[in-house]
Amino acid sequence: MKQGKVLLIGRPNVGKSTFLNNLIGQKVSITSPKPQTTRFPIKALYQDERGEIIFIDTPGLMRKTEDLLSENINKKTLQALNEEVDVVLYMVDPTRKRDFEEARVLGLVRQIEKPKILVLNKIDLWQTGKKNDYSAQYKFLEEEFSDVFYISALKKLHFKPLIKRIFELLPEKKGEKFENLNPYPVLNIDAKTFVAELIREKVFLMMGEEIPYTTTAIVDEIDERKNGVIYIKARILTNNDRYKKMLIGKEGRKIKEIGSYARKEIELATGKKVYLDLQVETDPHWMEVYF
Ligand SMILES: Nc1nc2c(ncn2[C@@H]2O[C@H](COP(=O)(O)OP(=O)(O)OP(=O)(O)O)[C@@H](O)[C@H]2O)c(=O)[nH]1
Ligand SMILES: [Mg+2]
Repeated sequence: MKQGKVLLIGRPNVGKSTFLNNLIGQKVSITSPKPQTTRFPIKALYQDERGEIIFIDTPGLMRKTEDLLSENINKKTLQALNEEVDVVLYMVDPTRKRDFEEARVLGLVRQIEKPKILVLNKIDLWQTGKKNDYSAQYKFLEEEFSDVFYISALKKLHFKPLIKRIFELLPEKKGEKFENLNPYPVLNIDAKTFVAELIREKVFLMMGEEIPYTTTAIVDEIDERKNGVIYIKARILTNNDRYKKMLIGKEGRKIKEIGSYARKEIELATGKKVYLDLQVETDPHWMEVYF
């Protein structure tokens, strides 16, 4: 039996979290087309007959910015680089040009002295002509990395050879089974945080460009009622009344839509009926409090 830890790293939006979810077969880390959807490292357990792997999904590293949020998120990824891991999976997205952001991530990856795997994601887009193909700009990396895989995280293409190689690089199991640490696949977040993440995902998916950046979601209460319904009280926090208005929408339609979409997913995840009491609040200091 093999056992080990694998760090997922790459710039924002390359598909790290999508890969993890589709590998594990359930949502452990939220995804969206917006950068830094992942805001802190998520540890999740994958297991099959060959052994078990803790994957550490990290927030995509943004170019150095002035603002507190992305700076703090970047810090979390940099801290995760210090984790004791066995393999590093460096993911790139050839539908986008290589740029300074990518160069920075590569610089960090180069400093890690562990077995490394280069993964070129989104083949369903750039190999088919559906999106630009900048793979030529990533060619030199294929020479630098001894292990290179082409996958589609979204379409679940070519996962098998990649996982086979990861297992080859992992050590034999030494300690207790990871599974015994926690019965759920997500290892480092509690139920409230997980539900808050699902709500935040819906905000990211349903709102325009600027909103995700100014918002977060907090769950204050989860209570299983006698009738079997799970009651959840949650808030979306934003730093400005203007955004609050946009999140609520005309006659409360937007928040209703976000709430209903989130509720359905929580019901799917728990297999129970959910009542979601969702409010929007303005809190100009949420970034300082929660990040
Ligand atoms: N077509 C296609 N889309 C993909 C693929 N992988 C990811 N995506 C999309 O790319 C977007 C970003 O995916 P995420 O998984 O959130 O990316 P990430 O690397 O975790 O991003 P951060 O958390 O911001 O660092 C989402 O809209 C995904 O649906 C893929 O293989 N093919
Ligand atoms: Mg992510």
